[in-house]
Amino acid sequence: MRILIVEENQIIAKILSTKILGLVSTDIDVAKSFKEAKEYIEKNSYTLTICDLQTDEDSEHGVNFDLLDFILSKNIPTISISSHIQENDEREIDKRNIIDFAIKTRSESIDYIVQLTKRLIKNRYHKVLIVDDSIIYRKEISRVLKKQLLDNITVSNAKDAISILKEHDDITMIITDYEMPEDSGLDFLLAIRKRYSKYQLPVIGISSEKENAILFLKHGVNDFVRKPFFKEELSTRVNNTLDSIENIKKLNEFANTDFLSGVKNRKYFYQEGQKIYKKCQLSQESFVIATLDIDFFKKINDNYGHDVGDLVIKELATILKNNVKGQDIVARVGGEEFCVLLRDIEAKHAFNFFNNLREKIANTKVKIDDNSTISFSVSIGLATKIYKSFKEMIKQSDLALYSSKNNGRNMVSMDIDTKQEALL
Ligand code: GH3
Ligand code: MG
Ligand code: MG
Ligand code: MG
Repeated sequence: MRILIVEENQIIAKILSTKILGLVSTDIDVAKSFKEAKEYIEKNSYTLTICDLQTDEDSEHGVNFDLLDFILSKNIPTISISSHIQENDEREIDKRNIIDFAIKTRSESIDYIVQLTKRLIKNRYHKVLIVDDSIIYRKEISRVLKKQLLDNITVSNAKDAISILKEHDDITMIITDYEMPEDSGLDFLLAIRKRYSKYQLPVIGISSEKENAILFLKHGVNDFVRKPFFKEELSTRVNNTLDSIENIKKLNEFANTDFLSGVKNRKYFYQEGQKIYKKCQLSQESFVIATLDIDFFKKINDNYGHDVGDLVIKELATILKNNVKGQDIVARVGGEEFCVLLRDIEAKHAFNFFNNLREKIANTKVKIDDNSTISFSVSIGLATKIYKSFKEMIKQSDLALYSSKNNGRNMVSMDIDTKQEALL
């Protein structure tokens, strides 16, 4: 990803690029003139340009549309900025297909551009489903979204929308009309909300009727836009909804994550574990819980200090995370104790998996400074049967862990006495 800022004023260019880099990881080039901008555009491909309209002030009225038109002719999404604007220039800007325009001398505008840039970059990973029986509105909404770099699919009725949703699991937002010949937008919304919460799949309702707005809002839309709408109102509401969904996701992530190691925390492990337990009990899918505890961890702290102890905890978390699959869970459940839940695995395979992991951990060298490394080992206990409750499974894996500790550490023990059998 690469952004081009075309701006003569180096202070403004610097402020913009520093603020953007504080929010998104991207490459940024700064061109000081039309000539430089052209060179950059010929050399690189850009996701976005932020283009000052007054670069090369010798043009007619101070605003240089040649540069803007050149950038747009290359199909690069563009935000225009300017220090001032005359009325006739404003009309000229309106004619062009830019994402947005802002006066750069206002500090709030700079912040707006930076936030918009962040939003646009993220929008490229969203896909919106537009449902409206009016072809004119479908096209209009689609155009507005495309300008915000949002990929979208349009359909004319709720039935088609439901089948599109089934086919495309990458749809992250819905915009739906209310009045449609067959199922109404409200029927469609109710069907959606049976499966997805407001935060799993945001929906924006649109309608020309105020009463429909109330019904939509009462039954779970994230926002509402009244027809006919200003393009900017729609794009801003869409962007704001995506912002708030992402913030809630971040908060949830944060609440479920152990801050030192970056893996899931104890609370999450118990909550998710219960759910998986219930699901697997019904479907007879086998799953395994492992409890892992670092051996003689007190000694590591005593000999090398608490910071090195923390480093070892982080290293162990990384190894565990890198060795499990998408559906599995790794959580730090205590100081130097972790739980791992593996889905869809038989006892014998689980034993072999954890025994290999144990060996890998014992062979890992943790770098503690420029010249030295240390090693550590873990003891592991497995619960491989579905017991009467999830808590009981944890208790059984804990008992197996004690057995590993008592039998010499750096080993894997199972809840059932089939260790020898499993090894065969
Ligand atoms: P064993 O092989 O029997 O497990 O021996 P151990 O030394 O690991 O024993 P124990 O489980 O009693 O010790 C755990 C130690 O972990 C005690 C505590 O000071 C330390 N600890 C707990 N949380 C943290 C942490 O977040 N960072 C560091 N560095 N140490 C921690
Ligand atoms: Mg309609
Ligand atoms: Mg320990
Ligand atoms: Mg312990």
